[in-house]
Amino acid sequence: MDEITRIHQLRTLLEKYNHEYYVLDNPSVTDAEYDRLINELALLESKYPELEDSLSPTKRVGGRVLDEFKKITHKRRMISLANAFNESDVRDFDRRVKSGLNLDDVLYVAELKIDGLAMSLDYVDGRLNYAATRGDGIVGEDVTNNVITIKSIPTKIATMAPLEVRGEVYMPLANLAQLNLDRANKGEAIFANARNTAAGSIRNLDSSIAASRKLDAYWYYFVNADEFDIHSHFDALEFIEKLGFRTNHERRLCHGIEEVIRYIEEYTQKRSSLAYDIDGIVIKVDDIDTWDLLGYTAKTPRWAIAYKFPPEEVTTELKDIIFTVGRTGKVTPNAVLAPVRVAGSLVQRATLHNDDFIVDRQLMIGDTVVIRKAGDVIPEVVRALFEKRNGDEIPFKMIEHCPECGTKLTKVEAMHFCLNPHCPARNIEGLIHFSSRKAMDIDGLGEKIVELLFAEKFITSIPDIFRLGNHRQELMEIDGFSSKSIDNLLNAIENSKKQSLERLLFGLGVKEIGEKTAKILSQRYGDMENIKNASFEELQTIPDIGPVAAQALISYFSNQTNLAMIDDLVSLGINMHYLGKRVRNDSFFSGKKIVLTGTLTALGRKEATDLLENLGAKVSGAVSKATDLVIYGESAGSKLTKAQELGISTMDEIAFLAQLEQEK
Ligand code: 1X8
Repeated sequence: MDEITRIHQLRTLLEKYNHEYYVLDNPSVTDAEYDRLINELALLESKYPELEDSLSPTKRVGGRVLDEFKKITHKRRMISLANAFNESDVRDFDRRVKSGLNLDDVLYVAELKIDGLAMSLDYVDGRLNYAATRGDGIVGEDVTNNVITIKSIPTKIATMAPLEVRGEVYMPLANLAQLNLDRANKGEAIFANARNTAAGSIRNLDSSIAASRKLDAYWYYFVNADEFDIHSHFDALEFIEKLGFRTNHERRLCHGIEEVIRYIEEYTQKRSSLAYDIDGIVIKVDDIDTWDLLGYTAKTPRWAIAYKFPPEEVTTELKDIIFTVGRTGKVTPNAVLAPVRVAGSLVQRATLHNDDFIVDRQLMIGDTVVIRKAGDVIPEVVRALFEKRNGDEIPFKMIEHCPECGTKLTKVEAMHFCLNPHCPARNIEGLIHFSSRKAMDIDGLGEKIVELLFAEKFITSIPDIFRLGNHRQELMEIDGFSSKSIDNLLNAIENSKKQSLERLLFGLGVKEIGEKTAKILSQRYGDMENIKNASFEELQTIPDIGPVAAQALISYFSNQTNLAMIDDLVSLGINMHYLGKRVRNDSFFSGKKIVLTGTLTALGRKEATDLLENLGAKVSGAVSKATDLVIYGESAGSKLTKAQELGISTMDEIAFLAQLEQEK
């Protein structure tokens, strides 16, 4: 056999061995034999660099370091599931499904909800095209380099048709324990939990990190099963398993909701003996053909739900209650707790929301309290254990004056506000927000530095940030500031002047204007001047902007201090324009929910989607009653038929191209 043929043979053989070892758990060769073959392949590949293959088994050991991850727009949105927190939520889900489908009994698939990092694998011509993180559900990051170090993941599959599967990358608990043992021996910090460790490894630009972390993955969703004439989710899982994907065998086909509830009870017991973390049970309607019929709410599908296990609870001491003042002047009481570990991390603070929250729970300083992490993220105080009281506890009393500036607080519904616009606490929070990652993203201007520069009076307002360069000499005299760190900070500030309008607008901290609304306004109006001049009536007509947000904008832009500040920012050279793609609102397609189906010959699917989105349309994958228009190409199938049945407008590719021409 010639060496070139041998290269191809070895690649195929080694992938087969990977599959046997990592997926089937049934190797047919020894580790020594595997190593011998991989070395033989590596040697041959070095002789034939022209046969380079980024998916070769020799590339699965990591080592490449990237500058950044490429962005990937998901072909179909990566949506999250609605949650069920108890049996009654699960039964409600069943009732909705049954009434939606007009059925007495529904076949469900119950599966474990793996606590890891969601991932999409895309295959083209039988090869892994990319592995992408979920991101915001629309755009994720290309982490292929890291993901191919997980050897149970097939890089090549036995079908040429495009295929996408989704699943969860996770770290087996035994591997986390071993990793932490090794780290402790080296005097390194240990990792709190498997999920964050897995996520950190996959998000590292250096693929040797992921390779060393021994991650694994389960695949639980065949995105384009419809294109393979598969109609049952349970069958879809068996199908992808035959193609080489590792699926979780604890899944069960359940006839009716009673069997689902038994499954939940069973795995609530078994949870602690599994080799990986799970945080719930996923329940899906088995019949894929009914998924579109059931449809979607704004954020989640109606054909699946995630039952979440109740959060872990621990007890600790409530040592004190302190108050913080937010950007809007809202005064929040916070629990100072004796440090305690909950759901994998150390907790020593928890929000108490407002004084009603404390009064309702009759909390006293010195109480033993029950803590849990809501959604396993934000710690909360559940209740006090009154039986543990010894009489030394101190009753709580809400403060009446701002802890920062002494202004008398104003009560609005359940909340207390400091309404002094010059309150230093409010201003500091406003500055921290302005500079934060989702706003102007000024590296090096975090909470601590803002507090320091505020205390030293270098920065007392937003425009001051951009005048910091005038104080270079004085900054040098502050402890802990080196010439290099000042340069870095001033550079970051200078660069932030170019940020797009939506970041500036969000950063200003206008009441009611969150990240999403700021983006919508920026796309629509293009620059600050236009937003400033928009009328209440006009603002209200924008989808997603209600009267409250519209009124907040009008108030903000009629305040002379705010207007003067914006003028100041203009003269300091801050960009006031939206730099992203403008979305039109005046085209034939604007505001329409559109589904593309069949083969579009002139434009690719991706290109057509981009064009439609720029023209203000929402493009989705599934036809439902909410669909406004179906655009079809060659050999369109069930989606077109369904649109016709539902009486939805349709348009062929020729008409579509003609309409696009009109929009120019
Ligand atoms: C998330 C997860 C799903 C499943 C397992 N683990 C998860 N973390 C499953 O379907 N078996 S589905 C899902 C989602 O759709 N957000």
